[in-house]
Amino acid sequence: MGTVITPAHSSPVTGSQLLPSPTPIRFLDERGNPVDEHQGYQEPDLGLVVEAWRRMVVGRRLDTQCSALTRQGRLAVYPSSRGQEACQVGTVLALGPDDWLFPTYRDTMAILSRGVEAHEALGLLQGTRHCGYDPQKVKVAPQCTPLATHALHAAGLSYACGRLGEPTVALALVGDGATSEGDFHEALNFAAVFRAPTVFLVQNNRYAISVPLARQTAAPTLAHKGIGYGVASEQVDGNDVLAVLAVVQAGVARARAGEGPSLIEAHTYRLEPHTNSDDASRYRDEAEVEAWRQRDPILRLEAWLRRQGALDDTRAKAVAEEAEEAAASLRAALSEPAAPDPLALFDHVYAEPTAPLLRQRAWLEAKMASLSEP
Ligand SMILES: Cc1ncc(C[n+]2csc(CCOP(=O)(O)OP(=O)(O)O)c2C)c(N)n1
Ligand SMILES: [Mg+2]
Repeated sequence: MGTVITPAHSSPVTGSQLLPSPTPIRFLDERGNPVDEHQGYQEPDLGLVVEAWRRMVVGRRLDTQCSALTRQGRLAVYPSSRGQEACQVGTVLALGPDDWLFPTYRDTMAILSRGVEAHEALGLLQGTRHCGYDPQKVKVAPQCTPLATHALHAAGLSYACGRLGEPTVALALVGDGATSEGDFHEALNFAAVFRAPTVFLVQNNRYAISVPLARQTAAPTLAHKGIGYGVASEQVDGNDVLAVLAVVQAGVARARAGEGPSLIEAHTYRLEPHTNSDDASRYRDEAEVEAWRQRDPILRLEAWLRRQGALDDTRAKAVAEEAEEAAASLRAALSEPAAPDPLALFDHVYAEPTAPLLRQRAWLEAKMASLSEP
């Protein structure tokens, strides 16, 4: 058997062209020193990197605020993405305004970075809305909790846009655990066969709740899962925002040029427990967490930006103040008790509500009216 794969409507692609780089792409080491490990990827524009840093600093402050709001009962649950800021922000900055983001429960920072208002983004985690923002308006699909189901939605949407002649790319964020789900594999296969302009970005944060990576896969890397489907794959240091930007930009450009989907594995780490209701000390050592704190995506970026002359104390102080203001407005937005309309339960279940659903809605409406009678 040779390594030449000839998918329909394509020029021959060799298996080795689809394989990820042997080591993760990175521009910066853990101390923010430049390294020559980027395999020909273009260093992103400095202005874009500074903007990424600003969003990462504000994003981290909001993440800390969200965790605090769970302890005050203002949020029902919060899956922190502390430590994953380079993945969340770098991904969003690589997308165009008409591209679509398909996030999971973990990706609130990515949604906020896309410009969704905090009180709208948090409706799901407050437990008051199915989705607190208008997905069509912001081109962000509802945060998805069933693992990997949204990978298929991303492939389907981008394929449909292609058929309509729109140059839209869809990017699905998935976790390392989600790569074991059938839906993930079906999405890769569909996107490859139909050349759907999709980018699948796996945030490999080493755990699926308590299940470590070693119990999740026997593959050399998660990026290797692309080759069997004919999907171009890459691995990247997910704590180096320069690398995330460069590699995701390349994947998006590829998809937009009609060259097919990509699978990108971003190596990162979840510094906090799975959610506020998890006790991570039951399955991982503090020494491991400490080792990853040393690889913090924000600290290494700041070290590099200061050496570039692109960041000084005055600018750092201004962004720290901006982050405090953003946290204060988030607290204010969530300080009012939410009063969701019980009838909203029936909205958005089907595009056209079914007869049983309408009957149930009418029953609830009558019940509510009878309860409110004096
Ligand atoms: C189809 C499905 N099965 C099981 C679950 C329960 N569950 C919620 S989060 C999670 C772990 C997912 O881990 P990973 O994909 O690595 O994402 P992370 O939480 O680390 O971001 C599981 C198993 C689910 N949400 N959906
Ligand atoms: Mg994970």
